[in-house]
Amino acid sequence: MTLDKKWWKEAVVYQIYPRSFKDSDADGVGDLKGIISKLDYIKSLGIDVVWLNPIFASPNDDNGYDISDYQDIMREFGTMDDFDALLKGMHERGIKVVLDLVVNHSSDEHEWFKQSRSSRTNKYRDYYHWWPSEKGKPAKRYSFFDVNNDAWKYDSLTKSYYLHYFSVKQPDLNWENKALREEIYKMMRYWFDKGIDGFRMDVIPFISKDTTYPELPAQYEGDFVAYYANGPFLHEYLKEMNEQVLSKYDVMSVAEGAGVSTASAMDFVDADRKELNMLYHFDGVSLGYLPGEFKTPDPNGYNLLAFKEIYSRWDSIFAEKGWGTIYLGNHDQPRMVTRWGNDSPDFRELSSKMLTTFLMTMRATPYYYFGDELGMSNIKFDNIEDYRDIESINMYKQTQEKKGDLKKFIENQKISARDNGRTPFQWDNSANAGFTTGNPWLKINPNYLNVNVAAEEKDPNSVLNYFKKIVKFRKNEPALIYGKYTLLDKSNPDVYAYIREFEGKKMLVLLNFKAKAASATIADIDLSKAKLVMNNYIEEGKSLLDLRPYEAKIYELK
Ligand code: ISL
Repeated sequence: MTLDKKWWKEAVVYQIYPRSFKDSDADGVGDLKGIISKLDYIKSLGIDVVWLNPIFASPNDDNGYDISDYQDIMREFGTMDDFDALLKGMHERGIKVVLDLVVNHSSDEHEWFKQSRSSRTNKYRDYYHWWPSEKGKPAKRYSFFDVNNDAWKYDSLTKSYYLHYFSVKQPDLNWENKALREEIYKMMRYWFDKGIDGFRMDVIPFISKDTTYPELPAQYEGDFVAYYANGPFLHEYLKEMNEQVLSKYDVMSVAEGAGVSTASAMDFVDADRKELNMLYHFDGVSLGYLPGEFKTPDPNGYNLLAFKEIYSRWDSIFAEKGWGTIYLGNHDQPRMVTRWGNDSPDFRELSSKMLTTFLMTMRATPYYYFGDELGMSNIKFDNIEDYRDIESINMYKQTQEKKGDLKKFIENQKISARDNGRTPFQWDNSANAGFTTGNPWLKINPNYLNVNVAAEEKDPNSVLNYFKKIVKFRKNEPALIYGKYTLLDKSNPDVYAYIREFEGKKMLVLLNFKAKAASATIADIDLSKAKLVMNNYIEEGKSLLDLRPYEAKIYELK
């Protein structure tokens, strides 16, 4: 195997949810000037790339994932001048900027949709998916963000239904129309010509649709997401996008791989196919929820054996070709430490560091979610009124309509709701955690008094300082980036152990995922000269293979 080195394989990506990072104008909403004021903090992390969630003009039905103008900035976030200053400030500090490309759908307030909806003969009609009502009701399509899960919305003006896989304010764009595709490529070139360094592509596997809109094939019953991700011309369009746009710039591309399995992942990221660079899967983050239920955590927690199997399998498919990604948190997920670690006072810091060790030692580009470097945890709202997320609000309504158990719904949301990961960033212990002098758009986690940047910068053993240390460590250690991954002690239910190996150098990673002491069993490997190079405990433990609760250790093996 020849090593195909690329900057985006060696990068650590830091994801910023702009709405919640830093507010500069006291409207309670984070903004671009806020990010600019914190560039030195971002630089201090040692990361290479910043991915910003959508910053484009939007009525914010789904916090910017409903775009009304792809070449304008959201009013609450600032102006194009602010964006240019932000890009310049990042580049001056050697940080690359990746934006969110949301082109499966637009906002219903986009000019294209306004035109499209106005008459059946409008020039933009075919920019979206319409079904004339004289043909009867179209075949069932499921919507993620509709109280009735119905992805078809009847529009009386032209007596037709339009398709929306997400909310009614997010009509799906019609990629089968070449004119639409050309507009999208032109818009992408606009941003690349400005100098951005890549796109994270929102639900990109969903873009191609069978426009005869047949009944959902039986094989996809119960898994409509996989159907959405298998449109007839998907890969033709990605190739076309690569040829017309991506190949012309030194940029990175990463697909949000909703509905993509290990069997089809290579179709997106095999370099020979000339489509995209990376993809992130959902197998990991779906673990530990009850199947067939809406984000309902298994009362027994998640199974570490299954966790290890998922990440090992995803590593193996990219062993020779392609490249993976790794993440445990993002804006669609609860906080990493609550979901995958332990947010109790005894273990919040240790388990945050342990999970960070996992993310920074796998063979894949880490996508690290802002706030996880502080060990921020779920806010766990008791009342639906505190939620801002369309998903939580809709699902609550749905539960209400179905006469379901609302108390249970709220309890489940404390673990799984997206707003847990969207609460404002915690800068210091002043009012509103230093995020805003106004009224924050979403409540701030009361633990900001202890969990904040100012306190953690001062503490050499903080989660923040551990993060900085391990990012630097990874970046200087090719074995952790390109090294072969070998799972050890596979059947150990508590410990995740593996070796990363590159050009004769071996790094052994030992992670205790449990709140109790645990031991690893490792045979046939000479550990006599092992040197401890990273540990989330201050004092070195008694023996190499015995791990304290949530202990994370990295050894260099000679
Ligand atoms: O978060 C989810 C459900 O809880 C996912 O199903 C999510 O909707 C799906 O992965 C698509 O996510 C992306 O597109 C959505 C947007 O709401 C998400 O924030 C975005 O990451 C629609 O644009």
